[in-house]
Amino acid sequence: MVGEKGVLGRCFLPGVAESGEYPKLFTMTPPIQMQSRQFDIVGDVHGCLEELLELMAALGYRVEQQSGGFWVAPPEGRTLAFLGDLVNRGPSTPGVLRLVMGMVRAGQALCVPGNQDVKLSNAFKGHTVEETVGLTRSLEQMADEPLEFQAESMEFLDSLPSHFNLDDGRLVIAHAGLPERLHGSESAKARAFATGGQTTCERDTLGLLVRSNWAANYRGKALVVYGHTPLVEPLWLNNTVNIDTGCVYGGRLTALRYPERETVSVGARRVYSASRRGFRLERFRFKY
Ligand SMILES: [Mn+2]
Repeated sequence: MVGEKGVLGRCFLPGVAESGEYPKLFTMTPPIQMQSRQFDIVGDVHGCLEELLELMAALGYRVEQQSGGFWVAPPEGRTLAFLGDLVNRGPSTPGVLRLVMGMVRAGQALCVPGNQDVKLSNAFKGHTVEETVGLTRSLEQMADEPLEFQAESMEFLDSLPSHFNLDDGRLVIAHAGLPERLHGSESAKARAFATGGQTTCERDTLGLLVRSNWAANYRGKALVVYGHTPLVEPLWLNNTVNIDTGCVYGGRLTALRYPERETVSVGARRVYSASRRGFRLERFRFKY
């Protein structure tokens, strides 16, 4: 570890933390050094490290890969915020975890958990989880990493708050979105909704439960930025925006610049995973 830790916006991020202590971010109010009002909010990464690095470069972040870690210099005053589903399905789950974990630790990024992050963590704990190709791929990738990194990664995922309330309540970020009545709540219900959303009792033609569309009824003041359901392009609805553009399925990785409300996307280098829900059609199949 070189002595740049704590210098705002410039920090060497070791691959394996020397102390193993991550800030417990189990609060929707970020630590004071992260109370930025300018965010670059990134949709579902799913282990797509190359695309994430390309997107960060497009957003003005300088990133250098060094042995065992990343060196990052964000643009002045900006904070990266991840919408979760960092892991599973894609080619580089450990690389994405290393980069995001390091940035969160250095005060350069915020992150909320997605259902796939929860799933990976649960698998590590030995809980019964649905086995999927995407999960197995992550477990195999993680098995090649040092045990200490594996443990730190799971501790990191478990430490994330369900969602963040930012910019004095004008912005909420949650993986699967969040109805206004749950903003600021860290209840089990809020956590379940924020990480995994809600499904209706109906099943689609593939037998998958139809996801309820909370955004259609949303009338809240805060802009809610979320992902979880991959779409061909970002979708604005009421005061919400879904920026999961299905990178791991061969789509794009998208960021929303806030407060500018502009999206920036980079194309997937390839199709890494087949979408069960067929994301190119999702827009039409999803219930609005
Ligand atoms: Mn996802």
